Amino acid sequence: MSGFKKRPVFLSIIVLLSLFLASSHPARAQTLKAVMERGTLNCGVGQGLLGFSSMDDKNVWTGLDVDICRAVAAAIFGDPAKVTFTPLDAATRFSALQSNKVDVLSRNSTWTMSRESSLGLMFAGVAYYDGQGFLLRRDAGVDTALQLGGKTVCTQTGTTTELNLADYFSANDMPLKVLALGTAEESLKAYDDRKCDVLTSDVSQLYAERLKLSAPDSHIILPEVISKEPLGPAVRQGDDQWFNLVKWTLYSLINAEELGVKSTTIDDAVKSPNPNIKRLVGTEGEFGAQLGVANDWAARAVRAVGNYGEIYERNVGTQSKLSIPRGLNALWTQGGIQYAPPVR
Ligand SMILES: N[C@@H](CCC(=O)N[C@@H](CS)C(=O)NCC(=O)O)C(=O)O
Repeated sequence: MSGFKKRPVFLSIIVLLSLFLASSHPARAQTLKAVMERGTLNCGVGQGLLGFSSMDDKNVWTGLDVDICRAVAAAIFGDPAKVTFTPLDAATRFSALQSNKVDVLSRNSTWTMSRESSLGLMFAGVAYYDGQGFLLRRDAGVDTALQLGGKTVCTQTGTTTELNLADYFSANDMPLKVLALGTAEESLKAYDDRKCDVLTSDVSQLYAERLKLSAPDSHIILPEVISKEPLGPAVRQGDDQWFNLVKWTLYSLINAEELGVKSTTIDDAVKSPNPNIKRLVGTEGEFGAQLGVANDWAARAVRAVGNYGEIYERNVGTQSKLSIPRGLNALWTQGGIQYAPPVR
């Protein structure tokens, strides 16, 4: 009898002890602390994908994925240069994050369920809504993906691309020959050498890869988009503070665009009486401090890399060689689906 009476007391002690341990050892604070002590953010990027992550002629990393990391560095240090970029291929990108080689993975990676449910990662948001498409020679005389049966298709191992390709061909009852390679460079070379008839990848990458071919205009991208590829920065699970910082940095860039706050107008924004802008730039509230950084964290990020629209246009939009229309990546107020929860 006495054993039964004691058990609830014993259980309560265990519960209280675990709560105490959880609050006194905040595993959640480890990444930000480590980054601050190290003085640089370790960011995993692609290996040379124009518009997203590539080195310019001065050996400086540029691109939309690169700018997300620069924004996080600016939010933490007030300095977008405090980032160390690690180029990663598709197959090793997630283990690099799992093993702490990088603090954040910002590398044209699709947010999928299994990457969260089985790899112990979490996507902090969507930096670019993409989808998978097909590129082939204009003179192949093909104008719909439904005519691709029997063709050899080049793709990259360890990607959603490889999986969607098999699904699409089997769903449409088309025979498929796949040539799966280790890097985007190898896939493009195989396509250029006519080892495959078709190159498949996220559509944004097809735009980028096409520019590397000797006569870009003789290759077309078919109209079908066969999958959803929401690309965004990923972090390890179990560090809520870090997850929140990466997530809200991305959201602050999107909110800045919605509020008309730009890199060139940030000094006016800091004087703005608009309460939405005040919360964003940190002249009202303690939002930055609650994330573990300075209250003007978002202003620092926008000053460094611009708002989401500026980042988009500079890297992949009208001011870039890719010239990809905003499409789904326009703000929700402008016909797209980019939508950030409020700073409130
Ligand atoms: N978004 C897809 C595909 C990502 C991916 O790695 N795509 C290849 C091309 S199909 C690529 O970008 N490679 C760039 C590189 O190897 O640096 C995913 O997350 O699995």
